[in-house]
Amino acid sequence: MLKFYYSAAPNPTKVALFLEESGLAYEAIPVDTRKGDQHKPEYLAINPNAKVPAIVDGDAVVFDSNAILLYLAEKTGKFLPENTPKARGELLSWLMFVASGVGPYSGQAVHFRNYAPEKLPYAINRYMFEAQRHFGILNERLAKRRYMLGDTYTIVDMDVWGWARLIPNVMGEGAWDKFANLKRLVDEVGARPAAQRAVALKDKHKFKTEMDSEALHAMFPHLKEKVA
Ligand SMILES: N[C@@H](CCC(=O)N[C@@H](CS)C(=O)NCC(=O)O)C(=O)O
Repeated sequence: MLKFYYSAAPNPTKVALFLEESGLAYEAIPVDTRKGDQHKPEYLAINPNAKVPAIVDGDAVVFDSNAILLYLAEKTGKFLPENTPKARGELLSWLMFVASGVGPYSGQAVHFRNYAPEKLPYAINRYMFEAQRHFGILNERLAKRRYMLGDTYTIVDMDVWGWARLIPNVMGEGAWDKFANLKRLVDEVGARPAAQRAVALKDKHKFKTEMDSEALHAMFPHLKEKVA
């Protein structure tokens, strides 16, 4: 059975959504990143980047949420746009946009606001600005379309939902006022039974919740090692 290595964080939750939507049988295996499970040799053999999510599907080992979404969509033939070069080009553009822009900038915005030992106004402003700019582009795209690629619910919407549902955590309460179209999509996707099961998945395992010194050092190894 497909093994899904996950935590409750946004990138694994998008993959959980696909798994729940598609009905694929899977075994959810917790990787408690606050305890340092991501650095264990047995997990590094699956994802050398020491992050979640990852999957093992027979002899296929796939890590990185966007790669997993694409792999699973192509494997099942589900949640993809029509099979034309034009539609596939758009699919790849938006998947990569979320992978290289929305995710990293949102993650860094949260990091510098909540976890950096020093509150650096320049870094906070830079990442909040970029997160806001990226979400603004998604919001604009959704002004004229029901879903990111048009009339069909695809892996791009799952990808967007994974991060956009956390907009208040990234940019503070009240941030939704700027992204009404995106909020519509997040609410629609979030109301799907599969999304509710994806969000509830974490309750099947006990994950550490404290962000104590063990958690900080597991997730931010640069705290211990100066390279600059
Ligand atoms: N590009 C990767 C990023 C994965 C990632 O940053 N995962 C976070 C959770 S959302 C994680 O594993 N954090 C724990 C850590 O950095 O130690 C993806 O999309 O899967």
